[in-house]
Amino acid sequence: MPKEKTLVLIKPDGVLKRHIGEIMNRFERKGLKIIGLKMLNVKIDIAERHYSEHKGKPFYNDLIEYITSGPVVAMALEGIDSIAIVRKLVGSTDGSKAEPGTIRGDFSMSINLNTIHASDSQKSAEYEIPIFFSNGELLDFKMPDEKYM
Ligand code: 3AN
Repeated sequence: MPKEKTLVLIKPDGVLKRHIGEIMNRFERKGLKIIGLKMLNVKIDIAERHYSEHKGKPFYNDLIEYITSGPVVAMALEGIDSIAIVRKLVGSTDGSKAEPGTIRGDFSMSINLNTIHASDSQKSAEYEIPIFFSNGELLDFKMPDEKYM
């Protein structure tokens, strides 16, 4: 299976409740490699690009308002089958229904403030990563333990 890159955003509720470290730790201990990392306030135009597939849906305006309401941590993660693995760690969309042990299951009780975003497919990852990272901001390096992954 090939290595994949995927985008994760720790949303404002995750940052403001001081969960950045624990969330990043879950990805690292699983074996994923952080190849890009930044903290930012998401501007409206970036939010609209990121959520363009949801334009017109009843929750679209709330989504844009929320993701632009406070600081966000963006990270690009790399690993074999990383898109599906990260989605599993993240849990289902609605925090009130997400399984305990998943990030949303442990940190969120809501579908609106659901703590984290993760690309749901190769196509989404290829669309979303360049919204948050330029090519030069993604690092190409080897982890010493890659042979054990
Ligand atoms: P996921 O983030 O699990 O891939 P999507 O892509 O269906 O979920 O939805 C993107 C975001 O839109 C979700 N993270 C959630 O914040 C919000 N959202 C999705 N469905 C609803 C809904 N029915 N009501 C309110 N917000 C929603």
